[in-house]
Amino acid sequence: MLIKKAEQIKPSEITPKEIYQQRRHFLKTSVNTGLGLAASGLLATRAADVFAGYGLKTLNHVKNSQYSLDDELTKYKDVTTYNNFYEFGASKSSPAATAHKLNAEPWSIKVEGHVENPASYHLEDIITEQTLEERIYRLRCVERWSMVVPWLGFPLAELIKKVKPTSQAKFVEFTTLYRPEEMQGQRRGVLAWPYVEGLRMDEAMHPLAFLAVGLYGEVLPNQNGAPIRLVVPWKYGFKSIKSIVKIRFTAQQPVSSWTRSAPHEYGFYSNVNPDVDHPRWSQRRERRIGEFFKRKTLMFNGYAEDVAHLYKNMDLKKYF
Ligand SMILES: Nc1nc2c(c(=O)[nH]1)N[C@H]1C(S)=C(S)[C@@H](COP(=O)(O)O)O[C@H]1N2
Ligand SMILES: [Mo]
Repeated sequence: MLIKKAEQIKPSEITPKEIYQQRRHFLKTSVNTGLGLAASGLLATRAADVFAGYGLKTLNHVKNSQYSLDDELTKYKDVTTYNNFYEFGASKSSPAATAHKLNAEPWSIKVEGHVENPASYHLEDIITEQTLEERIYRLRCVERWSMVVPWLGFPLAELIKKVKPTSQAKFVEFTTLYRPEEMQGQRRGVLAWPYVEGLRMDEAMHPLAFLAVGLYGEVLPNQNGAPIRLVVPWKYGFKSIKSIVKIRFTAQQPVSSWTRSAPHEYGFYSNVNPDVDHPRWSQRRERRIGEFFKRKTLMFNGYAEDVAHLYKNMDLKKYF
């Protein structure tokens, strides 16, 4: 029915976002009827091939997460051309221009530290159809802009449960690929490479924390962190580390690359918090990419109901 409706409209009248939203609606219907994402034609052929390489043959089980928001989506073009990925340069446009040099296949993630099942895991060992979800999340940069992205991925907690951290594991440290031949930004010392980020164990286990392998129904573009990146929707964007090659379970709080480079500006927690200014600017407002007027920034990026309990009794001005 939906598809017939679409046929009555001239293709030139439809923006990519509208097409996607129709497909999204179709996906909802098709998941309910067991038709599946690949069968619905939502995935581009290349995406179907790549996901098949991960062992996901039909993507029958992709569901729309209960955590998805109803916010209007940021345009695909903006999501994939206005990026922060310092490994590909410090400007917003350079990742889209240079990230094609990254070879993201094959890929594996080394899991080490305080964990019962340390190993190098291939993506196909990590991603399972059963837990794949589409989640529409806000991404809020410390630089006061935000986006709304339809991610495809699975809860970080799924992976953590599989590798079984021991009781000594209090934190999780993530590391990005270091490959200066393909990541030209790494030839300069803007940050201490490789890029490192971390979460407290209870943050990492929270159902909102998500490992993304796709967006807009497609394989994750390189500039967005292919083939696998973290999304922590209640924290500033830099916590959402891209192109992850290592996950280490630690007893001590990890030192992230941004904290290492400017400890007064970027703390370990980096929760979105309109009441705590960045030393050089206020964090009260943000510009949603594609919008003209600024919005008020919401506590924990609007996810306070879900995550505020993680920080009760903590002075968030001190633990910023
Ligand atoms: N490895 C790595 N991950 C990274 C970054 C980076 O420079 N390197 N930038 C971060 C920042 S500051 C932001 S705002 C988000 C941007 O994600 P996006 O380009 O997919 O919107 O990625 C984060 N993850
Ligand atoms: Mo950011």
